[in-house]
Amino acid sequence: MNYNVPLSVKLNDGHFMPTLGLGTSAPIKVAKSKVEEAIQIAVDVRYRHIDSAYMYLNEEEIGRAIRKKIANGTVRREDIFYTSKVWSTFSRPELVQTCLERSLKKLQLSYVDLYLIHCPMSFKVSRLQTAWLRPDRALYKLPFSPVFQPGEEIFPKDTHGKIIFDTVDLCSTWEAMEKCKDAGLAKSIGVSNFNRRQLEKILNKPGLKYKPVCNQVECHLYHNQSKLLEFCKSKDIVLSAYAALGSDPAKEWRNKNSPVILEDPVLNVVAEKHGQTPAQVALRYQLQRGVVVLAKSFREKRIKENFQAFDFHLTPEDMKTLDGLNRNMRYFEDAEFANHPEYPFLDEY
Ligand code: NAP
Ligand code: WDT
Repeated sequence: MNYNVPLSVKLNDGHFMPTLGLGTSAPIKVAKSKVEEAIQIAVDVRYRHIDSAYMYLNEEEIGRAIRKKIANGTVRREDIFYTSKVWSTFSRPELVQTCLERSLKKLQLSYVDLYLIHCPMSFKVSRLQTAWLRPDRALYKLPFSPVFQPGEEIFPKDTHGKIIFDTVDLCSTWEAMEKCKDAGLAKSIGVSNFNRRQLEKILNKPGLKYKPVCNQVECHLYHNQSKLLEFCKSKDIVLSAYAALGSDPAKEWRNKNSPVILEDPVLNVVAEKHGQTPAQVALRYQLQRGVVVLAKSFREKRIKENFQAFDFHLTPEDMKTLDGLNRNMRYFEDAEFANHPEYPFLDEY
């Protein structure tokens, strides 16, 4: 049996995506300079895939780190696979490219390798903010910001503190994504946090020009997404896994009282048997089942450790044992979102 996992996979649009990516979202209290350090270390360790988003508010630091590694000759731009995501306050088709252009400006890069719809749920910016986003409005040209930068509220709230939902047809957002690809600002386009119905809505869109190349979803030993994975494989869509290590309880959006994957006794037995760490086994599990996996760490030791998921293999019996840990438990789901018409997590998958 061949246990080798490739360092990258071919996407349905012909581009290649490295199978292990560095996650970059950290709790707000973490200094932004940490991500700049982490990326330089990761590139030295041979990571070539970096996952971020407009919403993570770290793209200036990431761009600096990437440009430093290019300037010192470690890599060329074309060796790096950089992912960004359009945030949910920019889901309206006329705002999608604005969000991408803002990311590129912060990054000081001319394109992203992958641009994702971050989330199928859209949120509404205030009327004033929307007006400011339009270049034909005088306000947009003001060199200073009287109150806040347009569209900078990640979760716009009403006077009762409730997130203001918007309803934007996902197909119209997708058409704007296709334009970003045609404009050369994104090499590939995809989605995140979509369920099967939402994916099918895009796939069945009349006049579809490009299929999503991937769906980035929560995926780990306690929620292994076997059905969504099978569906994605049948459509030649890559499933990429976030929170593959169980995420970070310090994160604002992560459930606080959920069990910790890396402490799972069964996982620890498998890890000990192979002389590997639980994190390496959790990552290797995804690689061997054909999932592209993200792992966030800002510590040199762990960044290196996680990349060594390429250096051993799990047996079919190990894989079966690990499959048995599934319990359909999400770290990322929020009661406040559950009333959104595009809330993705009510369907079975
Ligand atoms: P994760 O990668 O599952 O876990 C990160 C946590 O694990 C951090 O606390 C990290 O701490 C720790 N860790 C990393 N390597 C370790 C190791 N070898 N041993 C022990 N602990 C280790 O969680 P995540 O950051 O939530 O998800 C990964 C990435 O997916 C994100 O960074 C982001 O890029 C993306 N994401 C996307 C979405 C979406 O909606 N599309 C949602 C969530 C996440 P240290 O940093 O201190 O090492
Ligand atoms: C479920 C709940 C899915 C955190 C919230 C998506 C939160 C996106 C991260 C992220 C959400 C969200 N992250 O990287 O830590 O869109 O609010 O990418 S979210």
